[in-house]
Amino acid sequence: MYYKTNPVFPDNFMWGASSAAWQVEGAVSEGGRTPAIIDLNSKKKKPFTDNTIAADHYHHYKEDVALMAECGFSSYRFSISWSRIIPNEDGKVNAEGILFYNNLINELVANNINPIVTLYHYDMPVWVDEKLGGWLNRDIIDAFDHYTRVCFSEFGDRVQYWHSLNEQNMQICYGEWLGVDKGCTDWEKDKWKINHIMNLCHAKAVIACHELVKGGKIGPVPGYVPIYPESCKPEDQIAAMNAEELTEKVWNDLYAHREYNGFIKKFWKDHNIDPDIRPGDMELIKQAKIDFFSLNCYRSNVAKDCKPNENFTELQLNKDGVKGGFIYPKYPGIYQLTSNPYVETNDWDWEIDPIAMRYMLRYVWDHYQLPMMITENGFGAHDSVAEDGHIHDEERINFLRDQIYQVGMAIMDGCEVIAYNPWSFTDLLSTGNGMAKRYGLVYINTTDEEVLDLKRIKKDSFDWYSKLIKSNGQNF
Ligand code: BGP
Repeated sequence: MYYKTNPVFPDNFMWGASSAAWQVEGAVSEGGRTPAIIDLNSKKKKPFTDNTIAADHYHHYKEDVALMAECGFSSYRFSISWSRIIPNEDGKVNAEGILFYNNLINELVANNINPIVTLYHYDMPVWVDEKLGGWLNRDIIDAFDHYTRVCFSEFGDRVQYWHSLNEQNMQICYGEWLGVDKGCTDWEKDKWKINHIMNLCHAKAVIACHELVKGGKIGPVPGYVPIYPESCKPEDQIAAMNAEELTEKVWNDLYAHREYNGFIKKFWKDHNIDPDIRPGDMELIKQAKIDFFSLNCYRSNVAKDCKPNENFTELQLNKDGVKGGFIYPKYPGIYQLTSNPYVETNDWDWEIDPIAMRYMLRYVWDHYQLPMMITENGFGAHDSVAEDGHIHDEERINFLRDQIYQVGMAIMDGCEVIAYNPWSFTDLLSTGNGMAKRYGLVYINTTDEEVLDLKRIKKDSFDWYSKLIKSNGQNF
């Protein structure tokens, strides 16, 4: 559909940005926080980089919130570090952890910025892994329930919007990369057990939020990579549907319909997989009615037919930011992914595809009819400070302009979208590439090799975004 005007955003639309505790906070051994599994990964697993200091938001939160207010934010999506709140197996609440998030939330509220809180963003406490057995053991369900209830009780008077787990689908699809496969002997089978345990954690969080937070709303945060068939060859369309099911739809159907869909039940049967669903589990999941979908979307994918006699090829992310390093996977008899000749890519071979944003919003709205917010979307780049002392991130401005325009087009198409929170406000650690891959509207003066003065410098994109959001999405 073409329209005669530029898109119009609703009056109460929330504009902000996004972050995650382990990627932005630093201060990993301060304020009573105990280590998280991701801290260990970040030290050992290249190209993950050390998160001991990151953007040092823990010590700069006031300055960071002041910059958000200057930019004109009405929302900020961040995550809480589980091991800051519950540092040990005894379940005792860490007052210093509560204080830090209270301070941050109060600062946001004082500046009319809605806090949007994610309860779990990849940072499982080491004690959960060592004492309880991590994601493989159902003991995590009660431990997570205890932690989320503490968060709802402590912060629910000021936080209306909550998220359960960040990118559960990506954690299962790329378990080895994110360390979720720890302790597994047969990942292809075990991952569905872990996924079921994650679903129970999600369900309990949804139920507890509605019980403890007056007017509280909660949703999941799938990582979304819209998938196009490579051609109109019917086999390619089926391959695209397979890819959609096995990377996104299985999860989204569960969240929205609160039962496993027919596709995955048949898949488990055919592959002799037992996800260990116990009596009472599905009744619990059935009670967990989500209020909205949050969506992380950076790029798109293309799928094509993959004959059963093809060789299996594992997806390999581009880990050094030199174009051409990304390896598309092949799943014989199911689907394979391939490049898209119609779109540009960034230095990490991620497709730059604004229309995928509109496509995703239309797709999710058509399937689930729930309000949606964008919780991640952004342009990772090798930014640097120019001789004039500024950061001229023209490519990021172009990326954000085109993406936001398409969010607007989806709204024009009739989708209910309530917020746009791109990744990220300040530079922070990329999951795979540390500070070498920067996303922020605000530059942080530090590198992976050497900790510098951590000065905050507004990039050109900060000024552009500020003008756009102060005009409620009119001043492109
Ligand atoms: C999402 C994660 C974020 C963030 C982002 C960008 O999947 O939720 O934590 O890291 O991806 O990815 P990367 O940092 O690898 O470029």
